[in-house]
Amino acid sequence: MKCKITGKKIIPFMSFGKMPIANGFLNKNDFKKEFFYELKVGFSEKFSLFQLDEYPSIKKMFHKNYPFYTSSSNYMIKHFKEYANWSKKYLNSKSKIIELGSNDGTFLKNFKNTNIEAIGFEPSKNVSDIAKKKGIKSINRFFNLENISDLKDFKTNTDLICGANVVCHIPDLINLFNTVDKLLSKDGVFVFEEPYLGSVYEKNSYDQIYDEHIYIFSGVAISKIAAEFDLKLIDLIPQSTHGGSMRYVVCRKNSKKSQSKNVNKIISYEKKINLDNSQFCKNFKNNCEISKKNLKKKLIELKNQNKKICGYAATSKSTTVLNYCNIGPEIIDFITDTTPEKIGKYSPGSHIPIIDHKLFLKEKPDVSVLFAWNHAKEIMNKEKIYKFNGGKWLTFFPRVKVW
Ligand code: DWN
Repeated sequence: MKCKITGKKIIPFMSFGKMPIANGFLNKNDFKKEFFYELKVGFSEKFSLFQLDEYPSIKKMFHKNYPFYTSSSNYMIKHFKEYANWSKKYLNSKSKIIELGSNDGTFLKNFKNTNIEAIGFEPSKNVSDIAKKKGIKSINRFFNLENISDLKDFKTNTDLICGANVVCHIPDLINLFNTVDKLLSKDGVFVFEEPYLGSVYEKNSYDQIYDEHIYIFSGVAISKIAAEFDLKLIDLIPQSTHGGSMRYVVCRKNSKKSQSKNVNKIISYEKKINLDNSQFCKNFKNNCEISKKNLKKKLIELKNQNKKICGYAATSKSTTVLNYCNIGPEIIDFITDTTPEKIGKYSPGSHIPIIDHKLFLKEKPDVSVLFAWNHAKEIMNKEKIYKFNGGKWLTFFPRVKVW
């Protein structure tokens, strides 16, 4: 594989095997023509960058029926409100904002009744249309050099370019950072939060690795990448979202903004656990293999006791777990989910039926595998009756547990 920034060869250190599109929920009659690729990962020593080897074409992943809505979690709605409030310290009443991957407008709606001019770039039409209905300026395009020619007022005039769970989805980081350079004001900031390599390694949450997540970033990786584009990393702020994320704050190299103490503190920690070099990869691979063995063993044990097992939430992440661990409908009877586009379809590759979450309690599963483990707090709050009725949860990070 070639490093996506240097173009130099990297030897992948691990394969998760044959993988379908993580959000490629499908009908029965499409099983035979389902697309697969090999999910392999490698590490660039130069940029300390954890990256996928090959990945499907971007248009296969983000299209007019992309089945993910940021607002499907109340916790995320709250999180984006707080993120918007926090970002105001970089804004004045005349500022302009661009959000990348603005989805259904959950973040930008927080700027609606202000004088701030805010636009979102969202390549998936269905979610972009929902944002438009909320009165948000959502441009249904990818954010890149080719797509900003009509944004004259925003050129070198945007005080905040931001995103959440988006930069790791963009394969061409060179084009991305050059686009940011064209739009960012002299003292503006580029802020993004993404699943954090430190959390993935510590929790062994390998399910963050799938086609859409082309990179899993760390502080050290972003500081090296920023420097390559005459930018500097000025803050690192850990986030609890998506099982452990990091908010990165980047500005122009010659900006007067100073660097927070967090940057050195977090990067020193990353160096201590070898996230700046490929030494951690061997451990990570071993941990994934142990996790796979333990999860499969536990599920087979439960199935042999005639337990009815369901999956809770047909997340993108579950596609990696189910396919890497070879778990199909012979073990998990069905997965419940709240997303209309997923209900009535089958999980990618593993072909487990997805049913409406409204049927969750009626179906009385004995054990529910919590695929949306990152939303555990919110889910435990709303599913108290399930537990009260004797239902059990199965979680698998950092280790397999039935409770
Ligand atoms: O980066 C990404 C993140 C932000 O969101 C994307 N690449 C795609 C997506 O990943 P995911 O699918 O793993 O996200 P979530 O938020 O962990 O899961 C969303 C799915 O879970 C939806 O299908 C809705 C479902 N869900 C549910 O059925 N009941 C979610 C919650 C909170 C629930 O209570």
